[in-house]
Amino acid sequence: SSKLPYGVRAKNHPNLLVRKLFAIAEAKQTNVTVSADVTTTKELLDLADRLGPHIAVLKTHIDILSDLSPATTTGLAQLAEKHNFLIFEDRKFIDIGNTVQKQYHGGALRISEWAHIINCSILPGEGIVQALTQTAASNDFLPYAAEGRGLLILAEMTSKGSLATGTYTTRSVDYARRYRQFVMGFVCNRSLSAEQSTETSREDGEDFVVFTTGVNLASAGDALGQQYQTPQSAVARGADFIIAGRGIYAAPDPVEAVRRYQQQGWQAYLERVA
Ligand code: UP6
Repeated sequence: SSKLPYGVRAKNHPNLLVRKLFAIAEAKQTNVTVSADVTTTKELLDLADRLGPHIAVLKTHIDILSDLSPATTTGLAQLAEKHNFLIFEDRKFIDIGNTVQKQYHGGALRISEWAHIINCSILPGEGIVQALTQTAASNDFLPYAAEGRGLLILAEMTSKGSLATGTYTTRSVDYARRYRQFVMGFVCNRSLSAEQSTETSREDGEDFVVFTTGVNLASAGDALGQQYQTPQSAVARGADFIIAGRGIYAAPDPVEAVRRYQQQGWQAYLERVA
């Protein structure tokens, strides 16, 4: 796990979006990503507005909204400006390169227009990372690239019996190293920077961002295989950003809850960099 403060990483990072992300974390003193898994636009925008001051990133599953319209994503974009947070669409792209390019840029969801961060599985192989990187480097992507866009590789999962282990995880690191123009880091449960395969070895100066899901202060898991850990343990294992969904939005008072995750996540970060 990185022992460097966010502010230092913000200064040195080659990726514009990562610089913004670390600068937000430092300015707002938060490493919380809220997973806003609600199903109406009103609930989503309400949460974004109330939790906005306490989060670095808001994670969406845009396809679970029952009333998705352009007002949903323009509303989100306005709140991201107002409260200075980034938007992460947790679409988990997982298909051949030609298909994911169309799913990401254009299409029904127009994800590239409003989501700063996206993620993909590497189950299809290297081509998915190559394809998304190519799209992000294309001419008609320039306005979004200028704002900052980045890809996280889903290198591990939190669900019981996850098959995203071993070679799958090692290859995730290989592909991240090969496509550093667009890959900003991983969704995973620990720091992966020591991970090495025979194909690719660690590159000097690399600084991948670690997002860890499955963070909850009140529960050990759910009835469908989700497994939780605390902010403290996630950050100690290498999380730069902790992702919490139900622990925050389903709490009796989501604002009180997000403040607790913010406080504990930040405390754990301070201990790590001390
Ligand atoms: N998520 C996981 N585990 C993973 C990858 N992604 O839980 O390995 C996502 C889920 C959900 C959020 O899709 O949006 O993180 C977790 O929500 P929760 O905190 O309510 O369990």
